[in-house]
Amino acid sequence: MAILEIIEFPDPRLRTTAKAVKEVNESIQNLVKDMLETMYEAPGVGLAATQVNVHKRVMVIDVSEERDQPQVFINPQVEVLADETGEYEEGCLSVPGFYETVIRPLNIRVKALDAEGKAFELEPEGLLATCVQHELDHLDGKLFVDYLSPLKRQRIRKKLEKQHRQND
Ligand code: GNR
Ligand code: NI
Repeated sequence: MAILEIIEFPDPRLRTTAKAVKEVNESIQNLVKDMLETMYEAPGVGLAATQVNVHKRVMVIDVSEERDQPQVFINPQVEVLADETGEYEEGCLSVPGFYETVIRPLNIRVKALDAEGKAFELEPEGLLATCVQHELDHLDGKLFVDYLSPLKRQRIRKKLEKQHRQND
């Protein structure tokens, strides 16, 4: 097991489109374990492989209070079931320290493979529905800051760039 480094906005590697997983083999299962360990350590409610600079369609989520209900989504596909949308105050481990309101569909269905390569589907609600869409965006090279005004996004970028310079 290993804690992986989480890359941060505006790192261009976060803009990579992840490739579908062809086979859920031991190397994917090891990636899943490392991603779960990294998510719990961060701590975060979700993590996409893109954030640890692995460009495969793998994401992990745990929205439980006790942090004991990991959910693994490999090759996830999301279908929007209704027009209704909702606001959620989102944060991101790749955009540390910033929280902003994002509007997304409330009613979705997600189909994916689990850590054993078995297909499942889910109609998530609340934070889980938000998180599934937030993680899937990462796999498509998208970040929650892309939903904000250019001015807000630029302010966040400048602040993080300054922090990154200070850390060097
Ligand atoms: O830890 C996280 N919290 C969160 C809160 C609201 C909406 C989405 C999220 S996901 C985020 C972890 C993360 O960056 N996943 O990619
Ligand atoms: Ni994120």
